[in-house]
Amino acid sequence: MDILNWQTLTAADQQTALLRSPLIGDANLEQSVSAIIEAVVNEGDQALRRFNNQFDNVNINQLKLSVDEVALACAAVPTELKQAIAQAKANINAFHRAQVATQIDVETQPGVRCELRTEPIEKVGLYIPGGTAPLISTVLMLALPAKIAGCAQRVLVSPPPINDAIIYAANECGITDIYQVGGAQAIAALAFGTESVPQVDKIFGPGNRFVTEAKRAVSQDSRATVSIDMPAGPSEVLVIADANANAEFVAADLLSQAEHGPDSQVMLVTDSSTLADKVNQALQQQLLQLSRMEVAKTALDSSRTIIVADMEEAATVSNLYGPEHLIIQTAQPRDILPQIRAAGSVFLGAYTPESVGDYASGTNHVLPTYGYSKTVSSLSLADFSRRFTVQELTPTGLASLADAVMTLAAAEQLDAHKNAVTLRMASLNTATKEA
Ligand code: HSO
Ligand code: ZN
Repeated sequence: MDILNWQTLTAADQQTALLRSPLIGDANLEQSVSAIIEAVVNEGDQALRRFNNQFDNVNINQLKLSVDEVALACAAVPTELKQAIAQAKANINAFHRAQVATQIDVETQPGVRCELRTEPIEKVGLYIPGGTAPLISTVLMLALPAKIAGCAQRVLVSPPPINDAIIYAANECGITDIYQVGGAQAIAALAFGTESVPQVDKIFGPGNRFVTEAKRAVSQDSRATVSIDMPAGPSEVLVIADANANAEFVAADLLSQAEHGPDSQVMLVTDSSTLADKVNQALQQQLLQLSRMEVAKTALDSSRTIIVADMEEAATVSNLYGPEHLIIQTAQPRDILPQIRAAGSVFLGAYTPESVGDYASGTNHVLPTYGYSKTVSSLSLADFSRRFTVQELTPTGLASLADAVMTLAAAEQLDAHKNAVTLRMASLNTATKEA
């Protein structure tokens, strides 16, 4: 990893050091995804079957997994993996159950009652990628909050053949509708509905560039009214470490993110150049042992170590970057926490590797990337629900608010607004006189 010294960088070089590689807008990608979406809109299931054949090399007539197919897949999952899933599930449930929103009910002034109510989103679609790393954990991260939030219809889509453990995890999370379809075509099916795949209100989950582009496209398509969870970019981690940190631990954490993809972003920020050198050595050794060595190596090639003067500066650098994952391996990690402004999820201390949050501590691993942590939150129960307000005024409440509302309406030159109050006040005054 390239080592840069923050203090000696010019302001422009500092900016460059924190720059992510650009997400290249690809006109070809947009076009091919749009063609896939149109095919699904026009031909429904038939298009899904054709794309399954073309992209995933499988011939499936029945897109929805049958009860028997689910049972068969579940039986094939080893006990040890089932136990691991059970432990992860318990923790994710515990953390997300604690997020159930309290209803807000406030009397802003006598006779003026305002409420903020939370309702589940009714129909959600959960996308689970296929490929070389079957993301069993992502099933838990999406399906458990959806269930706790009370989403009535929870549909899962994934490219065929779907890994047995993905089917098992979905089943464990109470998902009965599993469809064997992936890629942009799966997103189109969720957004518009087909004969077998139901249309949903919101689509969640990570995916490759086709899936990401399809999510963007359908969320902006005026024919559909579908929302998506969050904007997506390559996965990333920033580790803040001091001279006390264990270089082996730091290297392992950097590599655990690097192995996700060649475009993963990995960053080390430290006040100790001795540690930086040790981490570099450890990286070289550990890299050789990884089955995804080539992927991790490519990611490391564009990664950086930044040497800072102290931990305060480390926090500043991290805040400027706004990492998806922030690991703090220092003597007193909690001391830095109050200075952290932007990060998807924070991992404190030597014994909190990112892997625990990826799988089983209880926090959600669907997190804002690409600097969006400055404005977008980590996935939580709130994302599976919507809020709406309620207000109710008594005659006294309206009387005490009437002047203010009429004055504002007059100032905005909206006569009907003013009238809606004037009429009621007049009727109230008549009623009082008659009494
Ligand atoms: N680090 C990934 C989540 C994940 N890791 C799933 C392993 N499996 C995205 O934040
Ligand atoms: Zn991971």
